[in-house]
Amino acid sequence: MASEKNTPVAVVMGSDSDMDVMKGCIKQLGDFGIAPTVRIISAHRTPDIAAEFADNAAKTGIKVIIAAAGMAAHLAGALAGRTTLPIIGVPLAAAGGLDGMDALLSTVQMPPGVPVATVAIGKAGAKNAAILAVQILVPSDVALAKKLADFKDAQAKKVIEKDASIQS
Ligand code: RP5
Repeated sequence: MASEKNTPVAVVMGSDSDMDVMKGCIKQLGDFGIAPTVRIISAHRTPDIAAEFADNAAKTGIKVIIAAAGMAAHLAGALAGRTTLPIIGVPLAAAGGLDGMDALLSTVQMPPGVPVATVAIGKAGAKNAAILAVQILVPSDVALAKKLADFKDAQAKKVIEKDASIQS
């Protein structure tokens, strides 16, 4: 088993071909001071490792799992079936796939009883997955709450400034 850091967030992706988009997620977590455990694990190509990861994640201190995959994206769901940790699913557009619609439906359409919090396809979803993970952690982390409030303020300020810049 690959070694796990003591970090509250894991970012798992189905292939190294997903890394380009998921770098945005890892970067956003880094901006909040979180260095996640990052793994390439496939629900289809390495199912035993996926099961082992899900079974042990909570024991290693992980509190939220972000799972990204393309095509018939079963990674988030497969992990969700084996852990009670919250799972955030990021559907990705993969080469040869259906522009991410395949992954979106595979990730979001979980059966009742096994939720996956599914974000948007691709880069927007990768960023939002990081922010949602932070929002899940915030109730038990005062310092992180302050960082999240600052992030939201800065985001609002940018929009307000852009609005002001187009007023005559
Ligand atoms: C999925 O299949 C991966 O998450 C990836 O998005 C897609 C294609 O994988 P590769 O063939 O590029 O490894 O499991």
